[in-house]
Amino acid sequence: MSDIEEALKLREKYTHFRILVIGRANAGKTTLLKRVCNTDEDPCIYDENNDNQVHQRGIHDIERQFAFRSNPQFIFHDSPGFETGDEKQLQAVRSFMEKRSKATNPNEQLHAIWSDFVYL
Ligand SMILES: Nc1nc2c(ncn2[C@@H]2O[C@H](COP(=O)(O)OP(=O)(O)O)[C@@H](O)[C@H]2O)c(=O)[nH]1
Ligand SMILES: [Mg+2]
Repeated sequence: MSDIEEALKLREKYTHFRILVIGRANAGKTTLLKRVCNTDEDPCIYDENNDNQVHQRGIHDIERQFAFRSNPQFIFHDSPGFETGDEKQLQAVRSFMEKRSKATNPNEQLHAIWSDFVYL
């Protein structure tokens, strides 16, 4: 199988691309994602099964997934950074990544992490 055939076959399995964005509050995460998705609309927040749109705008939680109507194939999660030394925040990201890394369904997996600085 050629590289391109292999890539196409793999791509068929992935209906969604899941991205975690990390950065302190007001860093511009949402603005950046809107720009990347080339949209002005507010993100839609979905429940766990990505079925029902939920209306919990104030709630910020790494488990909360959101997407833009114009680009439903990109699913985002966001988290504040750890610069305040908030151990709870760091732990939430760790367990989120651990859980997602065990997912066998490609659509449940975390495919990329986008961060405003490097955590070592
Ligand atoms: N000056 C300036 N303001 C920005 C930029 N990106 C975002 N903002 C503003 O910063 C505020 C917070 O942005 P937001 O995307 O909601 O940040 P989030 O909390 O990381 O999601 C908003 O009022 C944005 O309009 C930027 O590149 N330059
Ligand atoms: Mg935001």
